[in-house]
Amino acid sequence: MAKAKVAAKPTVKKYSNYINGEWVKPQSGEYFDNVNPADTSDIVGRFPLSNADDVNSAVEAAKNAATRWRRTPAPKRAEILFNLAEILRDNKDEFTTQMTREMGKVTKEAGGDVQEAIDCTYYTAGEGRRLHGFTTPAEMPNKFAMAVRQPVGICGLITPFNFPMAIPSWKLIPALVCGNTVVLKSGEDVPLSSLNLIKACEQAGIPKGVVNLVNGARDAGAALVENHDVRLISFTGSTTTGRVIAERCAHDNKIVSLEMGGKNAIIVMDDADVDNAVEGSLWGAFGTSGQRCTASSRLVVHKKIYKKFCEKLVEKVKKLRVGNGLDPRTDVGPVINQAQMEKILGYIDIGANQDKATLAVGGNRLTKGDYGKGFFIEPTVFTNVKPTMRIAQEEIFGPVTCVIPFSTLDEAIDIVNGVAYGLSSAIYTQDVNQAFYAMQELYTGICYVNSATIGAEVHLPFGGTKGTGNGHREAGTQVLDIFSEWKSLYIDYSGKLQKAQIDEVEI
Ligand code: UN1
Repeated sequence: MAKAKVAAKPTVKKYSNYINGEWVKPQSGEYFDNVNPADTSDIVGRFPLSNADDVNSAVEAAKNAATRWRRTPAPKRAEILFNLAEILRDNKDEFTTQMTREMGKVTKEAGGDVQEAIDCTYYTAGEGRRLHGFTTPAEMPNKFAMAVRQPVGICGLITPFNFPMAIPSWKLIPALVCGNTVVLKSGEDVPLSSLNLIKACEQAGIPKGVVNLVNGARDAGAALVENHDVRLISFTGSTTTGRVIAERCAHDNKIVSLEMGGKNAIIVMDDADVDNAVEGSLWGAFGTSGQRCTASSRLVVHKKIYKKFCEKLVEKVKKLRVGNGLDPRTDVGPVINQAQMEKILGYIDIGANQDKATLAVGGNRLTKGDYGKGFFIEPTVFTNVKPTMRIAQEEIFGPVTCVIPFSTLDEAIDIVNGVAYGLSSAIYTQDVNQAFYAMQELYTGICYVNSATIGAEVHLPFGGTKGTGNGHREAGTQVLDIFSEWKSLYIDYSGKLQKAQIDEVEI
């Protein structure tokens, strides 16, 4: 009798943490599955579910490496980072495919993500030959005064799922060029992209202990925040988690940089090029399946063109092809996991049944055929949305946008500013006066004219006001203010005690 054929299960690769220059098994002994959100039967890899012991060993390694790295001249540190940029560039295609497999976004966007990491590395490594301080006159004769940047020490980096290589690079590269050592806790849905970045650091010649990677979930992140040797936490993620982190960091007086939620809006004026505005809105809202903190989740449209705009938008949204991001025909990939999918569907339900907005297109999970294997949601547009509705106030982080009508520019600006967040905003208009007025009045960290709320470039400061952040900016040269501290230096070459110094003490 012929034996029934049993398909051999592909073996799933087990990955390690990277601590003190070694790839090591977790002390916890536990692992989690990295699941492809487009096909949950596809396990991308098995990654350490690290505990506090794992995190503490990584911090110890970073501590031991700190003095040597701090004393390495910044241009030398930068040279190694330029090697890193080249390794990332050489492996871009492979990193891109792996990112789409673990995260879901279409390969074009995943390629953009890797490219952002490359750009960030080249740009920020250049700071190794600048890291400018300043000189300034001293109050006394024969005295010199200047201020220099010094590293802060050990930096804990906690990163999200939506930009699996770009966001870790925004934190890692400036931390290193400034002379800090680092422990990275990668987003638990996307550990492979962080691992690729760290492996590239190893290949580039970054000395052991300078960069450490612990994979894991909430417990690992918490252990990093609680560790007293960690001097700085840089976090990108939800506003709720960010607040908890900031509170815990306060006990240790840790420096904390937070990059959190958004509820970004595009204003479309009645003089705008409507087709251009529709196209921008489409990608701003549905690119990365709406899972960007810069996503255009509110479209604030002038009443005179509201109907036309909505019709054109809905028509375009109907044509978007949802599917596996590895398929080049796909426009919109899956959302990241079951919990996020349920949260997004919950908001769609709120929009339709509680807020009672008009569900113009979309609104459902896709389950037919291959869709059933993943977390696919139809691109969704709500119209006739009032600015106070929950779907117009709360961050949904999925392929859902709402169209809000307005009559005057001041009213539109109030709508845009009338949320708890302040990351990104945009205005479509042909009128230079309106554009400049909006740029002045929109209280966000980033503002675009005639393009959507997404697409920030790495050499400009990135971050937001209000609930989006805590005043810091990543990217640009401004990020150096997170990862370095100022030291003021006074050099008296008069050879005597100058009286004013004593007067100052006496006062
Ligand atoms: C984010 O969503 O957390 O500006 C970052 C953009 C991207 C970065 C987004 N360059 O949309």
